[in-house]
Amino acid sequence: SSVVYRSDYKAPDYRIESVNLVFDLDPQTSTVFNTMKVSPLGAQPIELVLDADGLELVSIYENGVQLPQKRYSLTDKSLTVHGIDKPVTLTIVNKFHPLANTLLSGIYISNGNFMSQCESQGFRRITYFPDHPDILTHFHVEIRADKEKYPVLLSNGNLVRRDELENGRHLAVWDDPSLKPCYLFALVAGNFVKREEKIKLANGKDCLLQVWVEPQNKDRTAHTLESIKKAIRWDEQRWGLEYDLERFMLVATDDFNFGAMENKGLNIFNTRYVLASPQIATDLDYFNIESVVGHEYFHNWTGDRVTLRDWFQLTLKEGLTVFRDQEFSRDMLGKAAAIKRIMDVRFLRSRQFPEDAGPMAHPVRPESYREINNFYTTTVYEKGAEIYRMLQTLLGREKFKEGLRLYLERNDGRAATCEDFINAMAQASERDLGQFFRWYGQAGTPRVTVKSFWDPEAHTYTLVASQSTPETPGQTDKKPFLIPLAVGLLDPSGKDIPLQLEDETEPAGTTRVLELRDAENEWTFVNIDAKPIPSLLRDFSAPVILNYPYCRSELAFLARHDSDPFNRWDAMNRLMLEALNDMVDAIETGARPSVDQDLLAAFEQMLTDERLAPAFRAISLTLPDEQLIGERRTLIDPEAIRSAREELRSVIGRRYSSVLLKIAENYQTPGEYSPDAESAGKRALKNLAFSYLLAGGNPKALLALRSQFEQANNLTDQLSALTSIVNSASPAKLDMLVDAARKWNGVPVLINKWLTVQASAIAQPGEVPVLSRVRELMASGAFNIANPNSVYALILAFCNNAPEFHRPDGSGYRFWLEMIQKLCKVNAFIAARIARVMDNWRRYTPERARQMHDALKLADSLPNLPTGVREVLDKALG
Ligand code: B3K
Ligand code: ZN
Repeated sequence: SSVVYRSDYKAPDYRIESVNLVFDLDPQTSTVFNTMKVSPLGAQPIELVLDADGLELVSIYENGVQLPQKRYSLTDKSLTVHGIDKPVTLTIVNKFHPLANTLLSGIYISNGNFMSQCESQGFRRITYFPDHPDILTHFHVEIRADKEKYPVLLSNGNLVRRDELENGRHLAVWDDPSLKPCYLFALVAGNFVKREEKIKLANGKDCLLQVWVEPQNKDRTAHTLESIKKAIRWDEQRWGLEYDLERFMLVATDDFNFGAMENKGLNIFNTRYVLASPQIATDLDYFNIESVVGHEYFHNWTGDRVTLRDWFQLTLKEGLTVFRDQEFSRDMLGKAAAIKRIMDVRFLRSRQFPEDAGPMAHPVRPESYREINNFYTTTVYEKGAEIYRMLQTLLGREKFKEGLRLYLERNDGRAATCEDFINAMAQASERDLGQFFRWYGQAGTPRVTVKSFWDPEAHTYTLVASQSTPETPGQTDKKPFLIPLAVGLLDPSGKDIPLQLEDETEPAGTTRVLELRDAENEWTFVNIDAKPIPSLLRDFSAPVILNYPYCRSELAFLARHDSDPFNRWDAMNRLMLEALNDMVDAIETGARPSVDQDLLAAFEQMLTDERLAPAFRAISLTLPDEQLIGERRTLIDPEAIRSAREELRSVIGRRYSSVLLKIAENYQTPGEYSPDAESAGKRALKNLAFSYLLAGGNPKALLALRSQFEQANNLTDQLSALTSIVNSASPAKLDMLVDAARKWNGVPVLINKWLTVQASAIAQPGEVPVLSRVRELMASGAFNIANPNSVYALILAFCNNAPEFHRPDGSGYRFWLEMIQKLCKVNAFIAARIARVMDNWRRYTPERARQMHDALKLADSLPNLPTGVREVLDKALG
């Protein structure tokens, strides 16, 4: 099927002045009466192409008169009305089938309720309409449904009217005063309860906040409502941006393809980013809920009021809004702010860097796609967010804010492009951002190599930085980026040196943002009396791979002294990665791996440094994940990587058992549960200590964790105890899993965690392969292939359990193929996501790569593959 190119964009030659939708809802077959006012923009008659997907046309009228056959043509994918030469009113009546909609795009049924999802191209599954983000119009919506089954009827904007109908039905009318594209349309009908609060916005207006959930979840939404309030306040204070409707509603559903959706005035959320209580949400869940609630709320400006000209501009709303939610979460953390940046970079490196180095590599603003749904990627989202962060670093917070406000003012109520954004920034800052704009267009992770020269006679220190970006599919010739390189210099006692460049008259600050613009640039600092240690790329000032020939004692020094908390963490992380890499080398050659002593010393130093926040210690002392260790290997052998990582964990657990036991004891959080950053940090450090102790086979820790599992008043401690024991050699795991299933039964978010613990398990010698357990679970009532959360919790989690998925017998790959086959029939979007786990097959050891390639080939030859799945497979096969 066909490829869509960015360069093919054509501006519409008509306007849709308004659309009036009347829904007659029925789970089997629903009917829509769709009345659109259409005005041609030029003098020529137009061909109005309305998109469609799986619709049944009933009738079509122009200005109240049935449209003759010759005036329109109908295909599977469109309804084209010919020769419209003046403003007309079109009325289209059509039907669609909610219960049969397992793709969860358009209007579908979740737990008996009607739910909608339109981004990117779901509206065409509801009614005939130009389903493009640049068609903005005024929506007026009437919903009719059975009153007893569907007491709550919601859509975007303001509630205008409610009324009774015959036969036990009722109706609600909603009018959205804002102009919006159809991908922001939403409709919800069902049995829901609400938590609500009226607040005053900074502009003095009242606003009604509502969180709607199914009745069994009514006591699990307090944190969500608090998060909405925080997000509203933060947007007012940090950017001066206000909310614009009388109400802001959020609805939760168990059946959702991704995290949440920013429909104007009516956000729809996956329950996993809504429901919170000490028993059903971990500290991280509480944190993520706040961040996703923030993200969707922030879209009201960056996405809804200013929307996209076409889907290629996706990062204009997604990258920017991720940047905004990252800043929000960071500000909400207060003293623990550094943790957020570390979490974000860890994610970027282990998820986006591999994407940028693989067959799906694409620019933050792609040039083409076959299925737009495949481009909601970590590149568009997280690397995109780095673009906005770099701009803030380069221009300074004030100019960046001015630029953002200018962009929003100029484009309010419009469908914008990435150029519109950069132009506003350039104007506000009076800078030429031409070179910077390459970040949108060139794929691949740039390598920045830094060399340093200290001249003891001249007391100068020179940094020479060079850049290069590897080839990516379709892009061989990369031009230099503008890279902000935040640097500091540490003197031999570990203090920051005031920085003065050679052409300056006095020092200015201890962190300087150098601008690397060419293939190579250099900077010389003066008055440097002793050889410093450079702290490079502070706060991860650009999404690049930094090469600097640090020796391990320098890394240990930075881990101990750097004033930049991100780099302190990063130094420790590099030390761990290097040590692990050596261990993997040893294991692959059949030797006994030995543990690096510098690393252990640095580890112990940080473990016992009581001045450091527990949360910071916990994140810094967590070993890099297997994915990240694999990234720097020439060929990936997942078994060797796991052995190395487990060996290091067990050495640490044994060598530091007394310190770890003390930490496990000292960082208890007695009393009522609170998810605040400080308590969460203590729990994280305590549970990390326990996990090392268990890896080291410590019997005392095992007993303590068993009772923690039984007695904890919060899910963080319960789940962490369960996970550590499941990953240990203790036979207690079986009883505990049974116990957990009993406790968590009936609560989908908990059952999904239960599935994930098992799918991600570290199998001990002599235990059955994890896949056998996964297959049992699939056949049990705990799993439902039609539910995306369930698929991610079990199947995706298993595919990410590298040594199990990549067992040399190929069983994981055969399982993958079966799942692709099954999922294609249920939900093509989820199938495409699972398909991507084979992307980097070329990176594995030869026998694995061969079998992965075979599996990909077999998948590619399946009949009737959905476009999105085919796109992923074809790219992987290259
Ligand atoms: N904009 C939605 C994502 C829609 C994905 C469509 N395939 C949620 C978000 O990023 O906020
Ligand atoms: Zn978003």
